[in-house]
Amino acid sequence: MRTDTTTRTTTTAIAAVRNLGILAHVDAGKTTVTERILYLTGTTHKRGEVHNGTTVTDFDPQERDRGITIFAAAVSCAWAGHRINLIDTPGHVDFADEVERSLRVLDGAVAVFDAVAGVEPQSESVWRQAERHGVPRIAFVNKLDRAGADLDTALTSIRERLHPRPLAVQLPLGTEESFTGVIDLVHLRALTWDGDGTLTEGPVPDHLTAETTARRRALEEAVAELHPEALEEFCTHGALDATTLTAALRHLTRTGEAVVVLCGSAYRNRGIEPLLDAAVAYLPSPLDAPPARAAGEQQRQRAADPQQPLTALAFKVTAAPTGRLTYLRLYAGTLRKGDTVLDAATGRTERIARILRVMADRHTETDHALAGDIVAVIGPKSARVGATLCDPDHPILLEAPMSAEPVVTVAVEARRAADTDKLTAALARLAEEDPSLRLATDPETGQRTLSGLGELHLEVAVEKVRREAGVEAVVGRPQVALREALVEGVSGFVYRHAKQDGGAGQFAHIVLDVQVAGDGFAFTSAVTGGRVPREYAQAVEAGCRDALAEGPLGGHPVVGVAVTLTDGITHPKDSSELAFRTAARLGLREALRSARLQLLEPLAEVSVTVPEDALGAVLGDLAARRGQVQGTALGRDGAAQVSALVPLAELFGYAGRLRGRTQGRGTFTTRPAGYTPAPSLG
Ligand SMILES: Nc1nc2c(ncn2[C@@H]2O[C@H](COP(=O)(O)OP(=O)(O)OP(=O)(O)O)[C@@H](O)[C@H]2O)c(=O)[nH]1
Ligand SMILES: [Mg+2]
Repeated sequence: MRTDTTTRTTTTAIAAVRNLGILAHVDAGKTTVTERILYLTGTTHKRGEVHNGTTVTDFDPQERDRGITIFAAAVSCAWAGHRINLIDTPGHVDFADEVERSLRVLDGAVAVFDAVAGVEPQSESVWRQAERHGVPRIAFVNKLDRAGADLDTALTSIRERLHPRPLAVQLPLGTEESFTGVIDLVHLRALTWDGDGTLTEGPVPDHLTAETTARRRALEEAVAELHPEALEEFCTHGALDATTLTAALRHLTRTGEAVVVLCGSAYRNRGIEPLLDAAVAYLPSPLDAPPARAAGEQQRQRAADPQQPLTALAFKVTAAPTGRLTYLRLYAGTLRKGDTVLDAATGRTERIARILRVMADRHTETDHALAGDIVAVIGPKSARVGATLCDPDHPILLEAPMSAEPVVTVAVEARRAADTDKLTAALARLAEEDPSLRLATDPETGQRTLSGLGELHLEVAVEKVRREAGVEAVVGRPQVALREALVEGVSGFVYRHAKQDGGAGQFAHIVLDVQVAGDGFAFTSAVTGGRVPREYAQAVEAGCRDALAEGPLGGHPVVGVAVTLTDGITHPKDSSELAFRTAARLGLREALRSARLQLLEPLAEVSVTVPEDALGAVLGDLAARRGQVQGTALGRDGAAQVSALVPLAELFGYAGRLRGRTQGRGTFTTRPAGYTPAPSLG
């Protein structure tokens, strides 16, 4: 009886959690939306601004100086009896890995759009990223106060670029400067905000009743078309009531069949309360989310049940003044203060000394946390980003979040030789927090190198080390990560590895077909009659991977290769897995030397927004950078927009150049656009 009540209470508690991300293109207003949410939920008592460097989630000194979000920040707040764990993510493409890790632990997201610009390239990227993770979204069209803002145009751009079914549940009251509120099409009421951002609810004004009725009707029809139960009610009663509409919209949001669209102006404090209501009403709770699955074993699942063994994923690690903070998403079980947990990948155990709920700039301690929640813990010393922490008696390993491959590398050395070790240690610690940063040593020059996702990413890392560890670094010219692609293969390539120097020898004889395929690596063994045992074939595959790490053109990774092992010979005494692996490594390396390969360089899709009078200069500059202009358009606010494909190597220093050419009025964003043949270097 008691257990029943406890179970019911915990289930209700989990159903009232929303793990929510705020996603968008750079500058759409994510941090401002987050700031207003924290204010309205009573988490903070003043509204911070990005341009003053006073927001809660952009707390890093570099975020404040640069006016952009760099690190995803997780904060908890309460709204209408629900706990909202909110992650404000960065919009700049160099920090896309932060978004990827956040998406991994979120159950729902609010995609923010600029009402003037509509769907911008990075919004599209993060939208697809969320889609890949199966994270349901609602949309918030922000900045309705700006000149040129228009909800209908934004809806069209969502329909054309993201989703065929955006369903607006609001109608703006007034436009641009005179945007004062919205009409709630679900509850048929007007919500207006005064200059302080105080909300007043009232009836729909007379002059808008006709339009409201028409838009409500259109919403009902669109919902009925997608939702069978709504359709039934619509056919029976000729209309849908607010309860049915809400339930159907919740369902359509969770299945991804439609996207609920709201609007407002975060900066002017308008539209945030209904956004919170919508997040609670339409986005899923951890109970609705799919169960956590073990890596590589889809059947092993753990549901959001506090009675199940503890299963948690560390999605963020930061070195705070209070010590090392590890952010966890709990998928199953109950985490208690003092618990010992297992880091499933390393086999180490860690003690959870304290459990914290991060409430903006302060923490509140709690003695336990339930499945479905997001909390920060103090105690774990070695668990890295992506680690699974679980019940030591019931180990499980979850899939670690994916990390993008670095595309830009710089050589770094300490300004003072005496600081060398300190610099290496500080950079290594950063790489632990951010797996998309890689620290290595150049085998030829012996120099330390740092690789990451872009120029800004590396600049931020070096600056962070300077500020936090007090080490000045000298940074070399950025280099892009090249690849070598196979364009013409070889068949029947024979390689024999035989070594006989007393004792046990090494013998392996292999025949390889090396063909062009896709953009990765594929291996098959077509050897029949057991001429090469399975373990040896696997060793050949491993040896091929070794060989592909360094291509013949310049030691870059080789891509687009399919290797088939067509035949082989073994020796009863001297053959071993090692011998076959070595044969494959040396053999494929030699085969590649006789094949034809092509050097590839990373390409970026660049969107530049400039005043019209600077367009000519910008186009000329893009051409000089080997850019291919894809299109130009005149924006609604008199600015010209150029989209172009430009080799990443040509974009170093572009920010400064663009500022110079446009007297600081031009902006640009980039996103990865794959690889393209590099000009031959002779
Ligand atoms: N006019 C207007 N400006 C806004 C609004 N919301 C945000 N801004 C401004 O837009 C700029 C960018 O806002 P942020 O909140 O930093 O945007 P963001 O999406 O967090 O940006 P990143 O984190 O760098 O990707 C700031 O100068 C804000 O003051 C709005 O509703 N109206
Ligand atoms: Mg931000």
